[in-house]
Amino acid sequence: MTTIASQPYAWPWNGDLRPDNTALIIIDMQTDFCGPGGYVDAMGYDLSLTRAPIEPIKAVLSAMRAKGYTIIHTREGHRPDLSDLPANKRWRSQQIGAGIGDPGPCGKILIRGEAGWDIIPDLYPAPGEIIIDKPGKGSFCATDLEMILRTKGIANIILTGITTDVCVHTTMREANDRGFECVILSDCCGATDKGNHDAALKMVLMQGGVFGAVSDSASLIAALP
Ligand code: C5J
Repeated sequence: MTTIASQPYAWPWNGDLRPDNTALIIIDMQTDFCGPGGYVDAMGYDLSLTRAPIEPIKAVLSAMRAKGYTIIHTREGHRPDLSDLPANKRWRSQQIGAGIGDPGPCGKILIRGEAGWDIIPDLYPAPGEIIIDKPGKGSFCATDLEMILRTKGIANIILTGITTDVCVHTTMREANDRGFECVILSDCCGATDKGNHDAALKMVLMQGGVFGAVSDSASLIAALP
């Protein structure tokens, strides 16, 4: 029986935390979301907020790699021909001056294969680690993530990445509805707005942990079997 210190309950619920039933998911740590010249930068947000989780994720990634846990990375992005980009999503991005598919300093914004779309060098996937390319906010929508998790016998998911209130939260909700036991690490996430980051974490805590639990990198690393 192993649990990590977390709120509102010690995670996971049944104490069954092992390298072969638990996955780390690192969501969208792409230049477009946290690097100079990327999508979030073009929208005018403070990059220090989405870069804050880089070092804590690095520590968790290194501890979990060393112990043989499943590591999964995701990237939000669209096909170069834009055939999987809903017109309303594109239009909304244009309204804030960062049109998805438009050229920018890091190539076409949020387009697969462009420099800005790839994962930042600090957190680049190691050979053999799984990468999920997704066209939406949730990591389960239009991807094979669920198939991979079920095939590997994963029951527990540790969520990290950016942004807390959008892609991380959507993925946590999708996973929770599919019966996965989720924890989100507060210092391993970041949002374009600090209030939204705090609110997204608070939402997890209601109703006895309506989507799972909230912990942090130090608590996880200290207890990781
Ligand atoms: C957003 C994400 N915020 N990765 N994407 O558009 O959270």
